[in-house]
Amino acid sequence: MATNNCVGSACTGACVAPFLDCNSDKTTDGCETDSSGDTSNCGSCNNSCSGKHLAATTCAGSACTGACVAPFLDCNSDKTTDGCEIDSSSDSSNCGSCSNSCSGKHLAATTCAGSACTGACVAPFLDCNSDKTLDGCEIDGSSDASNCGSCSNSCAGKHLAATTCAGGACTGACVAPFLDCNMDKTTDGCEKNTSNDPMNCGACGMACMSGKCVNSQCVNVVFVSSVALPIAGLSVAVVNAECQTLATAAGLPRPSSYKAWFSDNMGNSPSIRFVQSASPYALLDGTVVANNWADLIDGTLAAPIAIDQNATPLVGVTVFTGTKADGTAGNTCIGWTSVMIGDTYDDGSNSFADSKWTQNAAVTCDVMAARRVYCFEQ
Ligand SMILES: [Ca+2]
Ligand SMILES: [Ca+2]
Ligand SMILES: [Ca+2]
Ligand SMILES: [Ca+2]
Repeated sequence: MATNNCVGSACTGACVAPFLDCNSDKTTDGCETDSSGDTSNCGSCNNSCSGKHLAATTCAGSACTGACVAPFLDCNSDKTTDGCEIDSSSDSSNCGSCSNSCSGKHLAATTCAGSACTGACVAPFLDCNSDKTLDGCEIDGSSDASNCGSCSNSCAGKHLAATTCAGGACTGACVAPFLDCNMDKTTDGCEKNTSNDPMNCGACGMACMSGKCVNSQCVNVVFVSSVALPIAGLSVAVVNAECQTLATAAGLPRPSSYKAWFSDNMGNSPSIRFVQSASPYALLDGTVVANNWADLIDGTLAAPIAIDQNATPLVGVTVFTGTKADGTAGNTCIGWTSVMIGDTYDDGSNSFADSKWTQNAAVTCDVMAARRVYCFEQ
């Protein structure tokens, strides 16, 4: 005590801080309590520090203090009354830290578990930013075209006219020539290019026997042989077989259907031997030569036949034909039997798209040399 006083038969006087007279007895023990560090009289008499979820019940500097035991937190800044009163592992208003409130947006229940906001979204809503604290399940997966049915499942760029999500699935019209052939616009949109897909040519499931689809139509493949034929024993059968051998070696579909644009003097001309197709005739690079049979034999091709069976460009070569532009027989060295001066055969040049493609020159039969051949899928 500052001074020892006796007033009215009682010991009195002011205590020296931080000491306090908590038993109201200044006679026996004066100011007996050190309120700076007494957890039962911390800062004032009978001010007892709560030890709730504290590593140790502590009074220091006349205030209740001390470290909380995780995951508990002192969120009301009051360690006297209730210590570390918040279980931050499961308190959805103080989840992981004080005042960290879990959003309950589109969640079955606002849930804090393991100090993190969690819980199941209510369908069709999705938590696409992995943040259930800020905005819960913020995405409506039934109609969000960027998160359609699932997060990051974007309907954009899959050959649809509009990025439309309805009922959790990408929907909408395909942009031609693309079609949705697997009835799944969510995973892959309109996944088939029907302009050039030989399995879906012009329509889903429309398979081209030729294995070639051009401008949404199955086409008959045409090529010029990569090699020159020997001249001995020429006949329609021999030249056809050569086309088929080349088509087989090149791995073309249906190689046995190939026939040579070749005639003899026995009536075996393309005009008789060929299937007169309503479909286009095209090169292996997709170049259309003729839109159909009638277009093929009208005297002019849409493009020269300047691609071989391996899809390799080949230009400026001379081709055995013995055939006129209308597909009928021309000069054939008497069915490829004559080697006489004065007899002739017709050859073409694959430099040309006019009638010279098949009938460029009449060549005398004594100078027959190895030549290429045009091959047509039937
Ligand atoms: Ca006392
Ligand atoms: Ca507290
Ligand atoms: Ca979220
Ligand atoms: Ca699809």
